[in-house]
Amino acid sequence: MSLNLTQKIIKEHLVSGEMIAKSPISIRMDQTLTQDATGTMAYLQFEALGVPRVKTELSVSYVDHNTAQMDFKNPDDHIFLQTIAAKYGIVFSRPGNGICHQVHLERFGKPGKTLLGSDSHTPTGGGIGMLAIGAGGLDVAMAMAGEPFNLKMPMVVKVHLTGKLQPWVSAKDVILEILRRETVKGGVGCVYEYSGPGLETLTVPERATITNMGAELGATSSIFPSDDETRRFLKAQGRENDWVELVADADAKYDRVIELNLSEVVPLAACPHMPDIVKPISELEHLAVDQVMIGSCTNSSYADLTKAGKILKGRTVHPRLSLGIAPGSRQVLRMAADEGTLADLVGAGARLLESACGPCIGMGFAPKTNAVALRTSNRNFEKRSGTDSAQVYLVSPEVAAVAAVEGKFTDPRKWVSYPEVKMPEKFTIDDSMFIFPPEKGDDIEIVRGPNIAALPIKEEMGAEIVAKALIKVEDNITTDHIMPAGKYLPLRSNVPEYAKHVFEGVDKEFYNRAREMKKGVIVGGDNYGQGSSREHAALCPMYLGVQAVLCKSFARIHLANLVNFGILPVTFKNPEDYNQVEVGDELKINVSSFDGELTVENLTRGVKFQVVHTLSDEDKVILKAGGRLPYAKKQASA
Ligand code: MIC
Ligand code: SF4
Repeated sequence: MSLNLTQKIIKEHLVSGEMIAKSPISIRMDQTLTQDATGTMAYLQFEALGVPRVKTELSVSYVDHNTAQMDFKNPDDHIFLQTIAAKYGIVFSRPGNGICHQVHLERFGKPGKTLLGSDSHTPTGGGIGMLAIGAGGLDVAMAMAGEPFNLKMPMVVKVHLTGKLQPWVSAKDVILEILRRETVKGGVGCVYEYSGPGLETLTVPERATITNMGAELGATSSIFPSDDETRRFLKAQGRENDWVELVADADAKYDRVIELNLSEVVPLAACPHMPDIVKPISELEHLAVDQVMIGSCTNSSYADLTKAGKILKGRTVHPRLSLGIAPGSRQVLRMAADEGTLADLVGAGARLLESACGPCIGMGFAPKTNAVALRTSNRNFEKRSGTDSAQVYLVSPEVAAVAAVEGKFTDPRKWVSYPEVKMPEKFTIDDSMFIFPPEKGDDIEIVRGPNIAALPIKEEMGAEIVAKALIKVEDNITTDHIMPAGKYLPLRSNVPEYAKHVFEGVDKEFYNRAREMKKGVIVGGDNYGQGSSREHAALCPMYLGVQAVLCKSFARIHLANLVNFGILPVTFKNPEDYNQVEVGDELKINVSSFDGELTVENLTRGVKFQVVHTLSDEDKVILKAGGRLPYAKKQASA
């Protein structure tokens, strides 16, 4: 049988289930990655599983999200992560070494392997031909313990690339064009697989920009074949031995095909406040710009920074704005320093930020009130930048750099000549900021500061849920809405404290109401829980007594996180029934069995309606047990 790329890798890693689209399967994970903001929970959970060493081929713990160290909390997390990594056999990437996805691509990603990461942009690894998937921390903990990862067999969308990008048009514009067509929920349940003659014109970091932002489609992952270009990249990273060729069979089948002529793509921007509100730069030229940020796991590679350096060389950042640069990795930063790019950038007045996520997750460099901010990152959700009224536009590094000089949106195609950047034949390789674990971890003591709180565990689920509707929200609610990050990142390892901020930006009274009601149900619209993988968006509501989420549809990772923490995820059978519930209504859901549809009784209004679910048999027992951790412990003791 002829297979596409996705099917080939899944077939190699299949532990259970059949490769039929949408049916439950489980696959073996070769590699895992975590970052500090999700990692502390993931490792507390791994520890609770009682497994002495990780069972993967490679597990890496990165520190990149929060490196601000405003007080003891953040550095406490770092040392906890460092010591627990050594104990359990995990490679530790020290703060300053760079953003997990960029660094993993440079130093560890391998074509044909599977990677599970506790960060939604893990599919960046698809740029090098891996099947790389984002998940909640608990799923990553289970993968480190050697358990297979459960998912629904994805539908595979072929993106057939022809033509070649024109000067001043970049990989960012390609994924923005796909987002414009497909929307932020168009990719739920899908893997986007790239193919066609246009492939060979895209370098690995460009491919990685595209697979990175495939997360914004709601996709399970995105992947490019492993070809000569992949080999060149790996060779330049001193890892040619990690290369294998991997291409789809000529007559492979796909669930859907998208045609994309690269020659026709134009410079684009995602406008406030969603990555799929996409417009050509040419239509935005009337807008003055107050801030520019070049960085994030999407666009902060060697070529991205070098291009920006060439554009800014000998010029000065416009007086009305500030330009921040956050290099994706220490490798990128070091090469920019060695080659003079840094001098060009600093000479132009750019402000050098740490090689970390920083502003992308609202950790510093917040825009001013009502600012128009241009960023090369992947998410422009309202309030995410740290400034409630800021208008964030997502653009390519080229567009960002030109705007930094001009002080306004400027279609770069009519600017001066395009700065060509050649990929280096050899990247500067220096792995000295990784700490490789010792052979044995028995003697290592895990350092836990006072900010590392114990993991809350839910009780078992009874035969019925009786609780009030705590909040009712609209379509496309993100996990940033549910569990804001930014200045609250230092609370990631302290659920009781972090839970005080659930839904804060949506409804300031949520926390008090939840405390008062003790139990509750969340009512949502379509694509509930899109965006970040942060399991705190399930864990903290669970801690506040949320028993169920009732919505029109779910985003993949959040749905899995809800099950993991014992919260019932159900969707309205008839979406109109969304109108049958208001905040404060008392609901009764019969959960004596999960077979078939469930009935919800609105006791306050005296109406009944049906809800449906996509729970696998395992999900059902996990929910009954109160979540995946209590379930795993129960199994272990049996
Ligand atoms: C994000 O981009 O939203 C984050 C911060 O990287 C998250 C992870 C987190 O919330 O820690 C993600 O994308 O999963
Ligand atoms: Fe970090 Fe931003 Fe990438 Fe998330 S999207 S991993 S916060 S750089």
